[in-house]
Amino acid sequence: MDSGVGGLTVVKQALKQLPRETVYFIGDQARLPYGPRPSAQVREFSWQMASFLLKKDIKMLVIACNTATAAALPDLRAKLDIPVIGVISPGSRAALKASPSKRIGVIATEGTIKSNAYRDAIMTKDPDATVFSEACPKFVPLVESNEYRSTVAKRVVAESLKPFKTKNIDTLVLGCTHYPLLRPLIQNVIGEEVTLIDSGAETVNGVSFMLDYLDIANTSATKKYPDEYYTTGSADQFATIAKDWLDLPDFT
Ligand code: DGN
Repeated sequence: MDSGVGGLTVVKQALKQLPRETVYFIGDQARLPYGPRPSAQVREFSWQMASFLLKKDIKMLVIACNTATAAALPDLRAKLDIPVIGVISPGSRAALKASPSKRIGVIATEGTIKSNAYRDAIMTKDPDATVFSEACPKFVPLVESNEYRSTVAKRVVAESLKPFKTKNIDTLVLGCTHYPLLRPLIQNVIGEEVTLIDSGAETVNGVSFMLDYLDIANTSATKKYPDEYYTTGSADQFATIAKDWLDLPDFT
């Protein structure tokens, strides 16, 4: 689940790494963005999205949204009797692994940055790390409006990443699942020497591990059921981006 198409960056990895598992995805595009919303409201919306997916008889829930992970992970874990996986812990672990200098940048929505969830997760794992956080509230609307390759996007990314110029980071966490769609622009501005961490991709490694650990992976040769995608917003808008990003020309 995600607030919109950003969660598809996690789905893309899941389709690649776990081709036998069925994906049920919902994006809450009608109420996007979650980033500026109070965390109690994000918690309530996350519960509603999770309740929809539970009707599909899912065996594991992935909160493919950093904002919802920061606001609702403990709540959903307490309420559900299936494993619930968020994106922040895997992203933090991967950032520490990738960063020799331990000078780590984090870009995310206002909600995620305000929650300090990344700073806390990184510093709990390594108290010697230094974390520089920046909210990039203009990124999600660019992705949702399918402008993630535009010149406007280029300009916005350059402007938003300026604060990192003097920070001497060697690693930057894409702490919002929408941001990997802007990855080429982000890499171009921040420089090739900075490693970008896609928290969604890291999360799928965790999902894979959990499926094995709990012995609930699908062991048959193919998927048991076809994948299903839902949005609370416009199906056409969703399908345009899903087709492009997931590289599924027949996506309907
Ligand atoms: N994709 C969501 C995240 O990872 O935080 C947030 C998008 C939004 O609603 N602003």
